Amino acid sequence: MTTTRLFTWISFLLGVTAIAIECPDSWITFHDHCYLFSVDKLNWFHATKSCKDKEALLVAIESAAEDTFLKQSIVHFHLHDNPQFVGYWTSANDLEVEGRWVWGYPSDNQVTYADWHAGEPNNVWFDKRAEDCVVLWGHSTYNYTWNDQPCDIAEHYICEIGEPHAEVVG
Ligand SMILES: [Ca+2]
Ligand SMILES: [Ca+2]
Repeated sequence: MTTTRLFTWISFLLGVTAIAIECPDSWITFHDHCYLFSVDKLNWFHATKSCKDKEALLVAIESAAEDTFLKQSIVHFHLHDNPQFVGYWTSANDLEVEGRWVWGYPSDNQVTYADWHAGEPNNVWFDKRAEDCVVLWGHSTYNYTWNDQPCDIAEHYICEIGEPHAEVVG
């Protein structure tokens, strides 16, 4: 008997099942966190507020596994869309100190895992505006790697419940 089967059998005997987080309707579960991929597009500040209104946080990505899950989900949701125009806000930003990337604002939760596209973060939008907020970007060769872009652009966004490290401020 494998460990898993043994565990299942013991769980059955005890009348319990493995403890798992329960996500609200239309949220997706991954590693005991819940994620909501927005249909609407908002600027980074309004996206942050929208997640907070849902008692969640704009997503923080702490591992390659979480990053891959998010990318695969976006690809799945946009199978029939042109990825050139698909971007999803994360909570990463360097609004407070240029070049110091943190999850949330204000926050001391520094970005450790990162998946920047080659040449990013470059802090220059095509119209020369500064770029302080991070998006998973479908544009060109990006394939949902990370780009810093101006925070006032309207993009989709991902809310996350169960983030243990992020600070909820304000
Ligand atoms: Ca996370
Ligand atoms: Ca950039």
